[in-house]
Amino acid sequence: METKLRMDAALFQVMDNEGNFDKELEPEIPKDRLIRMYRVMQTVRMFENIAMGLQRQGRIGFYIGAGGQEACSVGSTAALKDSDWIFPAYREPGALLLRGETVLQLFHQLFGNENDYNKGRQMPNHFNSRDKNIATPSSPIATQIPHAVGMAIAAKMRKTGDIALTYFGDGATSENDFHSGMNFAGIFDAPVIMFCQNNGYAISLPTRRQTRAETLAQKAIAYGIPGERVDGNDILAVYSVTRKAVERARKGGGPTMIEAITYRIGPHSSSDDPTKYRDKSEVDEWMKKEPIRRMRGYLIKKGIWNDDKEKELLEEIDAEIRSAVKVAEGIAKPPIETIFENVYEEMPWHLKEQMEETVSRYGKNYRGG
Ligand SMILES: Cc1ncc(C[n+]2csc(CCOP(=O)(O)OP(=O)(O)O)c2C)c(N)n1
Repeated sequence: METKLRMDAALFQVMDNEGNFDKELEPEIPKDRLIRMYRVMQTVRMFENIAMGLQRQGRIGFYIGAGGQEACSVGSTAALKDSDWIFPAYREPGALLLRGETVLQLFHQLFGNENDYNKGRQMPNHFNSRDKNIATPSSPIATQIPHAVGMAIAAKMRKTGDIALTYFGDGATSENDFHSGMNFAGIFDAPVIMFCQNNGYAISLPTRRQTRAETLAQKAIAYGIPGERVDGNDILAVYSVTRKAVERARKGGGPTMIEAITYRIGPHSSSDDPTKYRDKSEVDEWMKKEPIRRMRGYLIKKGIWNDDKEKELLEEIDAEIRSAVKVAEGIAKPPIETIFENVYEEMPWHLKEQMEETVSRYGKNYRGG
């Protein structure tokens, strides 16, 4: 008997590196929406450049970037409805911005000030937005995957028609939570999309040392789930593949795993030096497939973009980011009591005792400094 260990490793693509596209495969996305998607991609990239500078100046504690991976989160979020749930990792500010979250709110999170939704109790880049149905990421890798599956099963039981999508990296596919999540999703036909951003590395560990499997998408076979591979730097391809998975999930067809092949241009985080484990020539090669330039090429070829519009857009985003930094940095840190709040609806005695002790030591409303 033949054992099927492999699936087709081909990558789905709609456009080439210059933005030339296949008309037959081009998804139908209204012009305004395309421009909005492009704006968000550029915002993520520019946000990152400024935020990394803030970290180097000691104004924020840490930063973890999304540069080079913008097409993954923006293209896939664009294929969802706003009521669908997103369970992100840390490289998806694009998902929040596309849903209408503000740059200012992202800076509140990075500065951990009192306007931050989580009152500074999360690491930087663990963005969430309750209003926008985007859950807060957990730092332990892959833990968001079972959360997404649970939410999808709940949506199915409640017949809301909503689905869930979760983002994670290639390294996450080696974690127990990935396997439990995949198994549950398969068994319960959960309307969930497992969106793996395979950027080639888990910090310094290359994917070829992460797994013997030829592709990550083929891991889906073992769980009876369809697995798709897509060029993660081709936003049109990412949109189309996610759309197909969304339609399947909404019609009761269950989960899909998507492996998007992409590349992180910068370091893993502000605490990493990628020159220790990858050659500059590799980065240069990937820069030819960089997603923002490809999307711009596509928009120009469609006749809806030009140099003047580009200049205007970049100036607008730059001004938005600089004003957000100014505002967010000037806002006070949350009072110390907040570290004890929001875990329990009613604070248990041991937390009350700890809170009283802390307040007696630092004073009420202490904000550090
Ligand atoms: C359970 C767990 N182990 C280790 C870490 C430390 N850690 C943080 S990010 C990371 C790499 C994750 O790689 P991948 O899933 O490929 O995502 P990427 O960072 O490339 O987006 C590791 C090992 C962690 N946060 N959680």
